[in-house]
Amino acid sequence: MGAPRKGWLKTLWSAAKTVAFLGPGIILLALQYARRRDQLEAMEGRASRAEAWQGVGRPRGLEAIPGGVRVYFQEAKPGQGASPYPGHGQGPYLGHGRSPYLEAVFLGEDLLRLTWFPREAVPPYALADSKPPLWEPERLETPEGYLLKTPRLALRLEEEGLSIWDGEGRLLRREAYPERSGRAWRHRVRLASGERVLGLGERAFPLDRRGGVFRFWNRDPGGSYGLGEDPLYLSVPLWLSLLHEGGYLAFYENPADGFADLRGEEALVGFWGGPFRYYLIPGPLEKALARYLGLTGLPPLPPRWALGFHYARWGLRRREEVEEVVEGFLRRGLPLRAVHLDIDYMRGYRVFTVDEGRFPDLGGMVRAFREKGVRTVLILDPGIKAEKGFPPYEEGLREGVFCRLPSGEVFLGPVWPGLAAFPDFTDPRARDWWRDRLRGFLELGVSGFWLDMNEPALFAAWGEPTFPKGVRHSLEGQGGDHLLAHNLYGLLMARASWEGFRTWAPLSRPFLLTRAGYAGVQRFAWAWTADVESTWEGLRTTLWALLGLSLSGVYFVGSDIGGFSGDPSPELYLRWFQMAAFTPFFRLHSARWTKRREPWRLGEEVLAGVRWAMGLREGLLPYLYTLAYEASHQGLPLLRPLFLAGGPYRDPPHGASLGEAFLLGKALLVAPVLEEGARAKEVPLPPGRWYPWQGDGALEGPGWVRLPAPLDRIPLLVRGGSLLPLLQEEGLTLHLYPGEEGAQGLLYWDEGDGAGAYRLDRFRAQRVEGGFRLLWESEGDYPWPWDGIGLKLFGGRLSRVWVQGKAYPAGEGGVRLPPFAEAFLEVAG
Ligand code: NBV
Repeated sequence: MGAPRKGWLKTLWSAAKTVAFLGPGIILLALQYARRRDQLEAMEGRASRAEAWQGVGRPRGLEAIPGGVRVYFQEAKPGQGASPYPGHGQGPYLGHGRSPYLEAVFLGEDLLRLTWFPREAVPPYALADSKPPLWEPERLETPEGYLLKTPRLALRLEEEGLSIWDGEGRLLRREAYPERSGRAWRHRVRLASGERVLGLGERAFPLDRRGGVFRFWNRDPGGSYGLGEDPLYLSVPLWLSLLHEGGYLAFYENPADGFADLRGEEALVGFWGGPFRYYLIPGPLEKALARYLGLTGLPPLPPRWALGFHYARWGLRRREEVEEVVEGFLRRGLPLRAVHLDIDYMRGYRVFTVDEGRFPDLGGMVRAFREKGVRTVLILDPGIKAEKGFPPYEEGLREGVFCRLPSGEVFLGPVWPGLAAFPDFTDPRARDWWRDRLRGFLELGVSGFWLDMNEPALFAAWGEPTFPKGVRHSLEGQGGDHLLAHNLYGLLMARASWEGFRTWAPLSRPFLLTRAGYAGVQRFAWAWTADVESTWEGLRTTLWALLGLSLSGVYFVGSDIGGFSGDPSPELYLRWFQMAAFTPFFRLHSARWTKRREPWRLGEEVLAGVRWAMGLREGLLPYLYTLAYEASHQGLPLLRPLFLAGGPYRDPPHGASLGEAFLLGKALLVAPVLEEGARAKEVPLPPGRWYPWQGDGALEGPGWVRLPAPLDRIPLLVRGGSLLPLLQEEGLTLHLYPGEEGAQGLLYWDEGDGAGAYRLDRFRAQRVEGGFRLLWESEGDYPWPWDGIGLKLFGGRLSRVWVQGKAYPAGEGGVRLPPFAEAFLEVAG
């Protein structure tokens, strides 16, 4: 890795903590398990991957197929080993020793799918629509090679490899023909000078992944991680390439264990099994991401409460402790919207149980919280305690839903409750079984589930803290091993839980939070970056991880405020809080061994800063909810690095890190303070006009600006040209930040849950002589829920507003107006 790893001292410390918190019984199991796993893997001969890599050679023949071409290599003959479903390639594994061939098929003018054969197929879990329609490309013979072309994308088959071009004829990517070794495939992709590679899922690494080696293998780093730890919980083999001009997205639809080595001028990407299939989409990157979401699924519109503040704490052992915290927030006027119960509510960590002694009448508590506007979310771990007489275990055994070893024996591994069996979520029967287990909690009124330990994670004294690679999975009945199914485990646990919501609480929108996942997980769950250390470096790493997830199609993301595993200083805590207020998932959480950190426990200064952040977050709710709507309908990210600001803004000025500031939607630029002691921050500005949140006047980008960052707030800017819908005490208020042309704004609103009526309000301000003309158009049947509308102008003084011939004088705080279709804003001076 390009970044430093944490030292052995830290490792020792975390091992000591683990012993202290797990107890000697589990430690013994962890030791036994690590031995057993090693033995099992040795028996299967998994230790050696020594087979030589063999290239596919040069193309020897072509055959036109619907939407594209089949290309034969070496001795392969046309017709040999062909997929039974041409063009869709759902064929079974064709075995080793067959001659390789490639199928290149266009699934749209901007979507090219490449599949290498022979292949080990896996059901298309990542995809929302597994049969996208084909697109017929133009086919041309050129001196450089055979060319397949649409108006937006072209593929050229050359002697040594492939090249991909965009609609403007710019080279996007050049890759060598791949190599194979047993079940594995890999290939080399040339990297242009100055090319940035982004994405790859959740990584504790700067946004530009060049210089690093990354593994696609969901992994629990074990209670604490910092910069450079790889891999983490949620990997997505999605690569975004940002070139001097243009860029592209590549998505490897392969859930198997894999890697991307980006240390040199040439990247090496490979997988140790599974299908070698990938999709290419031309830039611009925001469009490419939206296209990728068209393929792997849009995130559903969340319930509105989920965009508020959440509280969690591992180690709240009794109902009264939880109630006390909830009261603590509400009494202080701190808007708490959800409380999460960690594993403490369970009886001996048995999933689907409640310890009635410590949490009597959970349903009563959930209802009482709900009446106060606080939702309850419960943690669920996938491991089912292997205990005679424990109903979920007995039922699971009877129904045959658990993962098995190749011998046929149910696989058991140590987790919180001791030895546990694990549902095989790749088996539809196991998903149904899990779905039905959620019924009781949903009927109690629980509003969401927090899915932990689903990498899947186990306690292993050394080596990989997960299942042996030979564990068997159903993969919808086709069969396969853990090497293929591992990365799917979290995705499919989320899917099964989603089905639970649809079945047992069909009138409410599901809320699921997952630690692990894979491409497509955004269809079911939000994700959080889990057990990061409580350090300044941890805060910066968190921002990178969040932006990386967002650039990998997982848009609803957040972190444990203050870091999970340690005690943040009051300053770090506050800075983390301030950043988190602008991330989609806004939750305070901490490990059981850390000091309690409810905002009122860290002094008055911290409390005041937290109030600012929480207040602003509540005010931004209409804006955030509209962003959630745009994500769920158009596939637009909420968190965006500055290069997605639009316009020719590729690099931050003076080589600043891409992860120094970010956009929340199009309109807000957030510059979190990531350094101890800093009371000002150099903020990179993309082109255009930017209005500092506090203070008058506007700034012009591109460039740098130094903005004050006193302890109680962080720099925040609004893009000129925005009409921000904000909630204030009096109701909804539009904040108008004029750009060259005027400004635009959108507001989505509905009941906040369920699938009832909605409304979409579009606001457009045009500059006219003496002020602005403001147009308001609405769509949908949901009635306007506020009393009129407020209006506030920035960068100028509003004197009055005319609506239907009547003048409304504006004061310092703006003006309130009746609903209108057209208004005239008179600006003084
Ligand atoms: O359930 C306990 C914790 C949880 O608080 C945390 O958020 C997860 O990331 N969980 C991990 C299991 C144990 C961690 C050492």
